[in-house]
Amino acid sequence: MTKDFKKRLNDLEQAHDALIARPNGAVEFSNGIITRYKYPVLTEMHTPLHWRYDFNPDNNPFLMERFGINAVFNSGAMKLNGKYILLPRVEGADRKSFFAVAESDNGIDNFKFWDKPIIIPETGIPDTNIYDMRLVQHEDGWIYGLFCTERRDSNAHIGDQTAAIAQCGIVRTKDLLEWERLKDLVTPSPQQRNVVLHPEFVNGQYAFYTRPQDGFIEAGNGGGIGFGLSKSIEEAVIDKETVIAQKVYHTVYEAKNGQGPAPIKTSKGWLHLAHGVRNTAAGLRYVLYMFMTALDDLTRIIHQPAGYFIAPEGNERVGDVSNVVFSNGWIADDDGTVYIYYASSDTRMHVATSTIEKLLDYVINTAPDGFNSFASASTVTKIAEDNLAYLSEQAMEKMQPHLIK
Ligand code: M1P
Repeated sequence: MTKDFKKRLNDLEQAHDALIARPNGAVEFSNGIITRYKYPVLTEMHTPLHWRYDFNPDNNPFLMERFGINAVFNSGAMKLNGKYILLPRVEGADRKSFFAVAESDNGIDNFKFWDKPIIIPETGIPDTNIYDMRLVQHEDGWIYGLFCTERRDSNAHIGDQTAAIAQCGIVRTKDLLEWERLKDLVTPSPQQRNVVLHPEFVNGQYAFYTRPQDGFIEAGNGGGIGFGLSKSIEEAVIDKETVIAQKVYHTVYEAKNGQGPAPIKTSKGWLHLAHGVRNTAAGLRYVLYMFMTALDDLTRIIHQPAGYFIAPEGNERVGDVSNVVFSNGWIADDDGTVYIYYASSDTRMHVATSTIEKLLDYVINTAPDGFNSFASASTVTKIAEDNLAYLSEQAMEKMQPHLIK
């Protein structure tokens, strides 16, 4: 080992250790609904050095990267054995994604990858690319991972090397170490992405949130968040997809939308996090929004605040696919804290925190979309008028407390 090699290895290790150990801090200003954090929780630089470099000086005298990692994003999440677990989409410089587990003691910082990435077993039709796993601890006792499996469209012309078919792959595990691959989900839709397993049985069946779509990118006549049931998980088949959350003209989900992580059960209903997409002159813009479905009917939306819940801010706006926030993982802790893990611009992972109590207040008490400017202006006017009346009442009370009481 040369002196240069030794020094370079030492520098790399020190920088990596410092990155993993760096404390994260809450951003001071907040809208009262969520708290953002200063640093991303996972980036490509968090991936272990021993994945990227060959440490043997005989094989790699210049200590070059032998496997480049492009991005770490769109992470499944869960709490397991007291650890906050992220299972992100790790994308190599070769554009292929794979999954890996990172854990932290507090959910906010010091996320460290496990020693090796996950090898997902293949079905009879090998996946070209796999991504965006939703982790669900199901009441049947298994932890399921539903992810997008993408393969080239075999009907596409030889000159078209971009046409793809997206479908939902399913794996299960008890420990995030051993993974059993089940058959891909079958639905009536030619393309599926953003499929999520509901954590409880519904009428004794496995319940899925789906996203039927006509094309690989365009939702076309499909789109919306669908819902369907399957008797089996080993050979999951949904015969009937019911769209529960449609695309709507001139909203943040006018082009397409998709369920984020599995919903969180509360005493008032199921809290859902979803992404909505609209088209702009600068390309697609992805934001996150929330809604609530009824405890006795998962297909009935009972509350949905207007507009977005989280939109890309500052540095989050720039990356491989700019102007995107996307979430497929959140953790509701026993003390009511909710850790919302979201990726920015298909590049890195962030956390935002809230509580069940705050999210319920947000979802229930924020006005729904009125679908036109008149309605929006009326909503603001009502808030302003109520406040002005309240403030003048307060002022009166201060000036003439004896009259008020
Ligand atoms: O590039 C933004 C996102 O695009 C896709 O999401 P959707 O299916 O809703 O369009 C996914 O490929 C996702 O991974 C990606 O972040």
